[in-house]
Amino acid sequence: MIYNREYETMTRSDLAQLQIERLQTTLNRVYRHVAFYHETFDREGVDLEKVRSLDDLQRLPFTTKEDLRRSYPYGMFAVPLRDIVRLHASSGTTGQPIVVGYTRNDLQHWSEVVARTLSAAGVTEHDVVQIAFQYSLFTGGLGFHYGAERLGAAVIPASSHTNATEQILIMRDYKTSVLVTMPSHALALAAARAALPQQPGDWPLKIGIFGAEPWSEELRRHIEERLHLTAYDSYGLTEIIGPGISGECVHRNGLHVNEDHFIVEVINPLTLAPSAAGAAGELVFTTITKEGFPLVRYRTGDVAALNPAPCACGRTLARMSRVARRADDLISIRGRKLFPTQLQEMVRASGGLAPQVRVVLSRVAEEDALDLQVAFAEDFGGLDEVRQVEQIRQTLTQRIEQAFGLTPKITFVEFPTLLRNCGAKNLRVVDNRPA
Ligand code: DLL
Repeated sequence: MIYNREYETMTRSDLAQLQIERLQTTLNRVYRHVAFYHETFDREGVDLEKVRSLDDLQRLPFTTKEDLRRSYPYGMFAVPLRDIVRLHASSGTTGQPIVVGYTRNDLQHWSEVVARTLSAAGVTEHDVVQIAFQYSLFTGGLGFHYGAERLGAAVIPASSHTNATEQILIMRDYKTSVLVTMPSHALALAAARAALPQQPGDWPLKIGIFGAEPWSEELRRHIEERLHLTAYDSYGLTEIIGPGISGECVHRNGLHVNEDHFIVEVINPLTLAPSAAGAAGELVFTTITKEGFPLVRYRTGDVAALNPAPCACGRTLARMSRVARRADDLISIRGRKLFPTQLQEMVRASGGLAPQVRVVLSRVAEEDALDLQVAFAEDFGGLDEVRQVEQIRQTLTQRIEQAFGLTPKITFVEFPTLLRNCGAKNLRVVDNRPA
């Protein structure tokens, strides 16, 4: 189902025309209203009159996460605070938060793009949509909530605070047909379903919309088998809008980018030059309809490739490949490079552990030390078995040693404490090493 046929199926040349018009308006607005862009454009000698085609975009400077951090909290807003009706923030897995603001129009556009991604996965007004993302400064909960309402579906704002077994019982009893959450959370819900004393006979769930963290095709299959649904990938980031930037259609062959709202580029993160057509590189977005928090050429740190070919679903919007991981979250411990998400994957694979992980790096006697704080899954039954607990510790330690040549310290903490300390992403990296 195509939510907005006019925009989602327009010819590429009409789309390019629309994009350049919206881009010019955005550039003029940010130059006038955001000191950062005024100064940067002046310093770099940008002549806005000369931005006449989409190729000219490549001559504009990038915006980085550091630029946004320096503008904390409201420095990048393009409208006065009285015109802002919602604030969200992204804390990421590391570093200082970034605060974003939405005007009333921004919220309208946001609901629309989320409604499009839901609709692309086959969700309709007849569905019962259970949202198990955090409802907080994180954009996942409220972003999907208003998108699903816009579509006319019945929304269950279960949030991530309802425990796994209760979520499953709600699904069974309220006849939830669509589950929206993070893939790691879906996995925890699948485990809770399997642990029910009696398996639900009548299981109405059919669609899962998952995102906010990297996941694999293997994890997709695993979740589909265990939750009896078809799983779709959904991508977004707070700085650009939240969820709704792109999502898979029923062909599940790339995520359609809502290009009438966001211009997407792919660059080589080292040379900053555009990647060859179809090659993977860092995604860069320019917002072209945002009023409150518009961004020009924002470097996401996310790696993907773009395919502008029309899709069998009828949409002409380009598709991005799934984001396997971020380019900039790489951590170096005693010279070994690893992504925190790799540690999280190993914790997930251990069985018996909750998907939340807190990674604490410190320096002990001149040496980097890696401490992995984990908790037992809510449904783990072996807590009284010292041997079983030790087994989990050993297996996880060995896996990490084999993969990275590092021996971690594994600390078991209480589940609620870990949940509180991990944020919406179920992953927190705390680097206490002296610079
Ligand atoms: O995660 C927005 C969102 C909410 C997207 C719900 C999808 C569903 P942030 O908290 O700002 O916003 O985190 C954005 O998460 O730059 C990626 O690194 C990662 N990410 C988001 N979606 C995906 C995905 C939301 N489908 C950061 N696959 C992004 C891989 C993803 N990584």
